[in-house]
Amino acid sequence: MQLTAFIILSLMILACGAGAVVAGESATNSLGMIFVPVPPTQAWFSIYETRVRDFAAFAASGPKLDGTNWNNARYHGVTPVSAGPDDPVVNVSWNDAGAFCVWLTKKEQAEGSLPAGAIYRLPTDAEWSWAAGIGGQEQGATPRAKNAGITNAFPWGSQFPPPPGAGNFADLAALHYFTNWPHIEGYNDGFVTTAPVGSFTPNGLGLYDLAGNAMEWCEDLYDPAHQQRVLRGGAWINCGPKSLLSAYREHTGPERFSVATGFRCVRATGPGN
Ligand SMILES: [Ca+2]
Repeated sequence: MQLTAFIILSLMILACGAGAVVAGESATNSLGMIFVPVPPTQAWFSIYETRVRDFAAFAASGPKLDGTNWNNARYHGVTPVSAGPDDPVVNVSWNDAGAFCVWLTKKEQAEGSLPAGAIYRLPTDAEWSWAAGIGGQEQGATPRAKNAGITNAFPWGSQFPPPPGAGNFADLAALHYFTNWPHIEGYNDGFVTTAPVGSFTPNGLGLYDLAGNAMEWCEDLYDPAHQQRVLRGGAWINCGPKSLLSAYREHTGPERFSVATGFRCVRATGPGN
């Protein structure tokens, strides 16, 4: 009986293991960043926001950065933000994020580890919408025109407040630390500022932290009339509901940065659309 039970258990493990392999394609790069496809776009998205450890490898090459204190971020000069290597890097500008992508492309081309024709870059605003589950559903020609146009879709689903484990937002943990902190009533993610990437439930594509943790720079201009770039997904400072909508966009100059601005890379063979 014991042997039979062992064989059945082994078969169950094998079946589960095989299923996990078949469930989705992924690719891991030279920094240990993991990418998955986001159909119908041609871009593969990093499942995580770019980590402090990833950005540190770039910073070691001596780039001139807009962002200061990316490795010693503090809210109002006091409270640590992204203090650990697996937290999302913050205090990075759009320029800095793009420079990281160019550096990583050149690094892996030189090493021969990047598939032919592939580059790293920021996601486009349209690609980010596909990643968040609202691709092709928005009205308007520009990110500005699309901003907050879909009012019942969040990266975790349609309910608000979010279900437990949906992400890292302005929550009860932040309220208890800061006092009088705008927060999501009844929601506790346990993190006052940023959380290590991948701490919460991924979406159906396997992407983590699309909502909350750090805002994510996108490639696009918010509006052709203004030289500002798009940020998506909200951050640890946001309590929604509007600021956490999948369709919500922040926008600011490409040289600006804060303790809430981070980014997510994609790997693709072209500029995107
Ligand atoms: Ca939080």
